[in-house]
Amino acid sequence: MTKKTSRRAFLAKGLAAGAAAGTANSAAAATPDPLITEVQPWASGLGDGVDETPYGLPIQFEGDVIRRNVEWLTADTISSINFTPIHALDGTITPQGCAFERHHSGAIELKKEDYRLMINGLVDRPLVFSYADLERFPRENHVYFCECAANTGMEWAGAQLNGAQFTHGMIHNMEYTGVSLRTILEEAGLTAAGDLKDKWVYVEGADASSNGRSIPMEKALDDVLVAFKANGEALRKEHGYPVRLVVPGWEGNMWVKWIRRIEVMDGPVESREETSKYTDVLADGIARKWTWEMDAKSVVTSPSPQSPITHGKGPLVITGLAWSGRGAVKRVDVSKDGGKTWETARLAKPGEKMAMTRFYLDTNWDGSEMLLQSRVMDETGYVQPTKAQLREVRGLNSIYHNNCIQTWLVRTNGEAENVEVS
Ligand SMILES: Nc1nc2c(c(=O)[nH]1)N[C@H]1C(S)=C(S)[C@@H](COP(=O)(O)O)O[C@H]1N2
Ligand SMILES: [Mo]
Repeated sequence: MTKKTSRRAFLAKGLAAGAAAGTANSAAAATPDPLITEVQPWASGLGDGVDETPYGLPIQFEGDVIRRNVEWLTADTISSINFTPIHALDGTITPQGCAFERHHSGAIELKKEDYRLMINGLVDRPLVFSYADLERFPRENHVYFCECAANTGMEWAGAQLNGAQFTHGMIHNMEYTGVSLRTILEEAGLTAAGDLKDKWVYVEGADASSNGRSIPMEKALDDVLVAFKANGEALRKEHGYPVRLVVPGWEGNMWVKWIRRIEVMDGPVESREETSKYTDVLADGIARKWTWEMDAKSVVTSPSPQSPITHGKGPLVITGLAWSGRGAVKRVDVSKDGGKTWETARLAKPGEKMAMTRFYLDTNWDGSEMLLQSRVMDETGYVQPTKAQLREVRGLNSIYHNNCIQTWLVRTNGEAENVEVS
C-alpha cells in the first residue's frame, strides 16, 4: 500500500519536473502540431499488403539495431567476432538476427539431410543419429545466456571501447529447444564407462576448426542440451544450424556449433581451445585453466555511449542486463557516483538460472554529471567485483573472464563515455 502511494507520488513529481523542463511541450500547445491537425500520408492511402514480407525484417527506422565489428579485432571475416547491439535492445531475449557470432573457421552451411551426430568412446553401443532421429527424443525448452569468455576482454588494461555493444556485446540470451545430452548418452549406454565421476566427454563440431572441448561428465549429465531451435525457430546458420551444444552458464567456446561427435573418455583431451586459448595467464606467469563458469556480471545498457540521454533532466529510466553462470541473479544495485553510494534496482522478473535478467532504476535526473555503474549479486551470494579487485587477483595479462563493474561517465549534455574510476 505505502509502496504504491510513494510510487505514484514519485511519478507525479517526475512528470511535473519534465513538463517544466520541456519547452517543446509548451511550444506544441501554442502552435498547432501538423502531426495532429493534418491528415498524414500514411492515413490517406493504403498500407502494404500482408504478403509483402513472408519472413519479416525490422522496419527501416531500426537500422541502428545491428551487429557490429571492432575493426582492429576482426582481421578477416573467417576467424571473426561481432557484437550484439545490447545498447538498443530491451527485455532479455536476443533476436537471432542481431545476436553476436564467433567463428574460428567461418560459418558452414550444413543441410539437415547431411547432418550426423556420432556418440562413441566408452559407451555400450556407439551410435550415429540423423537430424530426424534427434527429433524423436523428448524435448526441453530453456532460456540461457551464451557469453564468449573474451567478452570485455579488451578492457583489462584500461577503458577502451566506447559502447556497451563493444565492451559487453559478446553475449546473447535465447530460448533453446533440444534434447538433453543425458538422454543421448543414456541411449548409447554408460555402463562401459564404469565410474562416471572421473569421466569426460569430448565434443567437436563439423567445421574445419572443430572447436573441440572436453566437458566433465558431471556437467554433461546435468543440464547440457543438444539444441536445434532458438527462440522457436531453427538455429541460424551462424549459430550452428542444424544442431549445436548448449552448456548453461559455461563459457561460449564450449557451446560447440554444428556438433558432429561426442566421445566419452577417461580424461580431458587438453585441446588447443583449452590450453593455448581460454586459459588465463596470471601475474606470476602461471595460467589458470578449466575456467568454465562465467562469473556474475552486469552492465548498464542505457544510458551508455551509444544510447545517450536526449530528453534533458527529469524522469530517466536507467536500465541494463545482469547474469551469472552459477545460477540466478538475486539483486542488482546501481550507482550514479562511481560506486560511493548504491540504489537497488528493480528486476523486471525474478532471476532465472543461467539466464539474463533485465533491471531498471526509475529515477529523476537533475542534469548533473554521473558515474554510472551496476553491480550484480547472484543466488550464491557472489558479488560482482570492481576492476581494481579483479586486477589484484588476476593481474594484467588476462583476456578472458573479465566480469568487473563497468563505469559510464554521463555528461551534463547526456552523452556518455567509457571511463575507469579508481
Ligand atoms: N564448431 C564451432 N563451435 C563454436 C565455435 C566455432 O568456431 N566452431 N566458436 C565458439 C565460440 S568461441 C563461441 S563464443 C560461441 C559463439 O556462439 P555464436 O556464434 O552462436 O554466438 O560458439 C562456440 N562454438
Ligand atoms: Mo568465444
